[in-house]
Amino acid sequence: MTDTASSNDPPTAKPVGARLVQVAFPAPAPAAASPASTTNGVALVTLQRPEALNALSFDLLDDLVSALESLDADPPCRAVVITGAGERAFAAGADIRELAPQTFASLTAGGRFAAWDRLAAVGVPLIAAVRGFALGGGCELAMACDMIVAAEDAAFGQPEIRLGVMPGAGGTQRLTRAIGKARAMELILTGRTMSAREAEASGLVTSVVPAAATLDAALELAGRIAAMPPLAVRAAKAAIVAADETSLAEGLAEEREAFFRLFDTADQSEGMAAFTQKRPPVWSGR
Ligand code: CO8
Repeated sequence: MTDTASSNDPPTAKPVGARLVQVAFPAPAPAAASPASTTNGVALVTLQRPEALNALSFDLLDDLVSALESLDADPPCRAVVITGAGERAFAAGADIRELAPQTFASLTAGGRFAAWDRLAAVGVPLIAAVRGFALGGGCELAMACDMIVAAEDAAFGQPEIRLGVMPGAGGTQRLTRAIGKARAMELILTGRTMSAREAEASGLVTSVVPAAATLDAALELAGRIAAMPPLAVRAAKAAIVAADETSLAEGLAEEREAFFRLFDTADQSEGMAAFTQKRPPVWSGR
């Protein structure tokens, strides 16, 4: 169900007819792009269920992760923006109609949550461009990305408690790490929604922008990352992710190892030579 345009195609050549997830690579240029901004190396992935506020059915999630894995394996792709179709929601959660009949046995045997583990293994930087609702699994998807660019009208929350359950795709872990135990506890135990400004103040999001500028701002940020040396970008992403998953001592050791390894790359030689020669670097990704 995923619709992926080749990296060699012009932006306008993306086939129509995509269903649950739509992929444009390269992404369209930001509408109000500054002369210096570029979407070279940037892909745009759009969740395509606006009639259900982009609720994350299991099939949609599979499509999304398959698309991201394909982009991750495509060296010209240096950064990915994920957004929701329409203006009302990034994603209003898992598909409640699909979850309603589930049981412990069906969820355990179904294996459908493996998609979340595959998502966490994606090495290319992911930026969520969030307009409107990012609730439940939608908030968890945004938090599984590396950065969140939020619209002023964005609303984040983990309302699962109101459905008789709790977050099940990382919410208790990633929200707590992002905003701290006291705030995460209140949000998750009451199911309250927080505004973009509150999310910004509590450290959940990278930036808050006027609603109409959200996608452009995310694409512009992705473009700036895509212009950096890709091996170093991936290594830095992995090290930052490890900060949440290891002790400080282990994280510092991993960081040092990754830092040393980058000194075996052409991009390190090029970056430092360009600095001393006072010219812009040309990255080869080697
Ligand atoms: N699942 C299925 N359909 C949904 C969902 C959803 N999560 N959210 C909205 N929709 C549908 C509505 O049913 C409605 O469809 P229809 O027109 O056919 O009736 C359409 O989208 C529009 O929604 P509303 O009419 O409700 O729009 P409102 O503006 O009145 O309300 C809200 C917007 C407040 C966002 C409201 O839709 C809402 O409360 N949605 C549910 C939010 C929620 O509880 N999310 C958590 C779900 S549970 C979860 O995410 C667990 C994650 C576990 C791991 C993830 C596995 C994939």
